[in-house]
Amino acid sequence: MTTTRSVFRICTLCEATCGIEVVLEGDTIATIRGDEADPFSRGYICPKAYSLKALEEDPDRLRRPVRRTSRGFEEISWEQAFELAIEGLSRTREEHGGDAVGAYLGNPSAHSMHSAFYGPVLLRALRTRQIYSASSADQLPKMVSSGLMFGAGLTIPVPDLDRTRYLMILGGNPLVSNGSLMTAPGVKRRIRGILDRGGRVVVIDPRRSETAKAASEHHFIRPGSDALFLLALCHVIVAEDRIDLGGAAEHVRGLEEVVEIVARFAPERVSERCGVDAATIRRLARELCAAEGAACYGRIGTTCQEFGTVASWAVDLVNTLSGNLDREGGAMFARPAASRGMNREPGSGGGRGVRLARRRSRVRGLPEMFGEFPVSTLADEILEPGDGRIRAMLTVAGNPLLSAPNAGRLERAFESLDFMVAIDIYINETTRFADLILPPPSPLQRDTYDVALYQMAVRNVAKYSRPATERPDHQPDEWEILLTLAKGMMGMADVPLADADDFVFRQLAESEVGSGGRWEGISVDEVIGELKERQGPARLLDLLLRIGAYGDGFGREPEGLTLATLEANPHGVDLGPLRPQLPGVLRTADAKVDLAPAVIVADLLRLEAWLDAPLPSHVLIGRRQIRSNNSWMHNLHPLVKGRPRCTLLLHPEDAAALGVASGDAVRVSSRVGSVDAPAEVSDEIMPGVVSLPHGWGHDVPGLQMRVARAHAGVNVNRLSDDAVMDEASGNAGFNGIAVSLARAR
Ligand SMILES: Nc1nc2c(c(=O)[nH]1)N[C@H]1C(S)=C(S)[C@@H](COP(=O)(O)OP(=O)(O)OC[C@H]3O[C@@H](n4cnc5c(=O)[nH]c(N)nc54)[C@H](O)[C@@H]3O)O[C@H]1N2
Ligand SMILES: Nc1nc2c(c(=O)[nH]1)N[C@H]1C(S)=C(S)[C@@H](COP(=O)(O)OP(=O)(O)OC[C@H]3O[C@@H](n4cnc5c(=O)[nH]c(N)nc54)[C@H](O)[C@@H]3O)O[C@H]1N2
Ligand code: SF4
Ligand SMILES: [Mo]
Repeated sequence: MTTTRSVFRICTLCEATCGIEVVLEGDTIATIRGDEADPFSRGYICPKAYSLKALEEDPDRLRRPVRRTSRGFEEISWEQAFELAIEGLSRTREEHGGDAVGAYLGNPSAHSMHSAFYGPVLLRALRTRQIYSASSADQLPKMVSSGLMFGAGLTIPVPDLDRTRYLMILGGNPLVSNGSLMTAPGVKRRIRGILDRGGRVVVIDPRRSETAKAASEHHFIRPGSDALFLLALCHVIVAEDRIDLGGAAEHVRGLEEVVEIVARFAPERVSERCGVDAATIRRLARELCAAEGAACYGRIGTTCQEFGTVASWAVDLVNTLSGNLDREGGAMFARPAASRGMNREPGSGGGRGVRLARRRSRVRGLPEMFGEFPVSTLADEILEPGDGRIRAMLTVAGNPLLSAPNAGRLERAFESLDFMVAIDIYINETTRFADLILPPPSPLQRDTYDVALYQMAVRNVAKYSRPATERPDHQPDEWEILLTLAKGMMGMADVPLADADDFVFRQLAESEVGSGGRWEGISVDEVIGELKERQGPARLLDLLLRIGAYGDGFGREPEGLTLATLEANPHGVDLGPLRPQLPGVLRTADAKVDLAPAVIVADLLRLEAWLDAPLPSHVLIGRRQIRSNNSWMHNLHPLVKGRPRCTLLLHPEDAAALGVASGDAVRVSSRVGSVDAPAEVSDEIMPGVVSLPHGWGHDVPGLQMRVARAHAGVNVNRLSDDAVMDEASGNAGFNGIAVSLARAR
């Protein structure tokens, strides 16, 4: 008789960190359901969590390393895979220099504690400046604006969702995405809660999205014009003398400059470009100021566009001027239990700020941000001859050939590489070009703690997840893969893994311990001794927890958090609602919020020039769907069954002008490419705007994902233009791409 047991953990597929209960019969997963006892998600899950079972069982998911040969991919041993990977990358480095090896980190690496701790070790070991990630196709503008304003890239204010009485959402669709840069499981219920307490939810979006339909009101906005709209809100707040910074007042600098800047953006000046009338802008500004706690929140539609950094800054300007920054019910900072570089005395604040643009990319001269170059220029760096040209690539949990702009050109670039290694679980659009693919264990086979996303949680929580299913004997853990490659690239292949791990631990301990502050007396040797029973990511996590905001300080606060506490509380530990954090959370040099960072102010000229620029007849934007997760979950039948979802959404007026009806094929063309997609005619989208979801286009040669291939769709990033970007950050401008439409045969 097989016994049934449950493992409680989080789902790592998106940012919501929902608690799940994995019910096991013997070694097989019987079912997956929401964990009712999780204090944060309280039983909520979306359809993707259940498909973790299908992912676990997917016959196309790689379980052993594979090597590309003339006969196709063949399984090899782990020893051989490591040896060949290190040899190939080292050879490129010897022949062409360190920068000839490029690296790209994809989205799932942000959801993995293993990758959060050991990914940077591997990147350092590569000794390359050619580092790229999905960040520059996502939230980079928000990191830049937050870095400049608050002193650290992930010090991002989040709506105090459970207490706010007024939520303004721009360019986000949390009812479908389940929230982003806002960790909030069961976000639908939380948004419903705002309405139930008599509050208002306002959605500003070129599409009447699922979230817009559940809101108090929705306004269409022209793609790319959010910064203008937000600065006009600020204009009204200033012009009508409604500025009241509340508790933030003594912690800001640059207010006078802001007052001068926003004077230029009267609602009447921007209203036509935004497509929102001036009276509405004025009313919304007044409502934001009058509410007992209001929060303005922007997401993909405000970052992945030409004015992403300015818009991201303007979101927090609205929050600040309306008195809602760091206010209960406003936009607040989380206080995570485990966090790097934030373990100072609470209350003191201050730090070194961020240093951006320390170097420029080789071909286009684009500035480095947080140690990376923009993925929009990856193809240039591979294709353009010269010193420092990328000849080999390492991808970790990334599928840039579906997710990065101008995918057609990037495909030619990947085809031309001398050597490529992928750490990935599928042979997909990108990894089919790899010489070697090294698969990590499945998500359910790994332990985890969300080191990144609790930094943006709408409530302070801590939860450690044990593996739910067991790794096969031959399968190394994810951190072991990353660290084995790292030590190989450092010429230390013969050093035992445990010794290399001790070295990594000592380095982290040296950077986090003894930097003054609350735990003055703790020494590196003490923590090494205390944690000698642990290894890998769990040891690093335990250190951060114990010296963190709620930590036990290695016995100095006996009631404080340790990893052992979390192990004893598998549903998670609730650490309470958000609390005001100024100035302790600030890492700017003077411990002030910089309301007018020079880099951002300078970019306003470009924004003002656009106010009068000619407009294309049609522009393209993206959209997400509840049963997709970027590009990689379309091989799971429960998620793709039903009618095709990769459709071109267009307004009835645009459809009539073209003479097409729903289901007819439309050819969409941009400067860089064209695709044919079936029309879906609906007045939920603005006239002149069309929308295609990203992550589709699975009909390429060599792909070994049978289900996905049968539901191929088209790759929208064959249209997105690598020349269109947010210039301040280098982030891709996926939304607002100029396109032309024609009937396809
Ligand atoms: N047009 C357009 N393009 C976009 C966007 C858009 O809105 N519009 N959105 C952008 C955004 S926000 C993002 S985040 C990017 C995403 O861009 P990417 O991160 O490049 O793409 P993903 O689709 O997330 O691909 C994840 C890859 O990791 C693999 N994988 C899955 N799980 C694991 C794991 O546990 N370990 C490892 N090692 N590999 C794993 C998958 O097989 C896949 O190859 O796309 C961006 N691209
Ligand atoms: N189901 C599902 N969930 C996901 C993902 C997924 O692929 N599927 N991906 C995950 C990832 S990686 C991320 S980053 C998050 C993203 O999370 P969200 O940003 O909430 O997701 P999107 O659905 O892309 O929402 C973007 C919205 O911006 C609107 N928009 C487009 N252009 C503009 C503009 O110029 N201005 C304004 N105001 N709005 C605009 C679009 O119409 C859309 O409604 O979702 C995460 N969650
Ligand atoms: S919303 Fe869905 S995909 Fe995201 S963490 Fe929750 S269950 Fe997983
Ligand atoms: Mo993303």
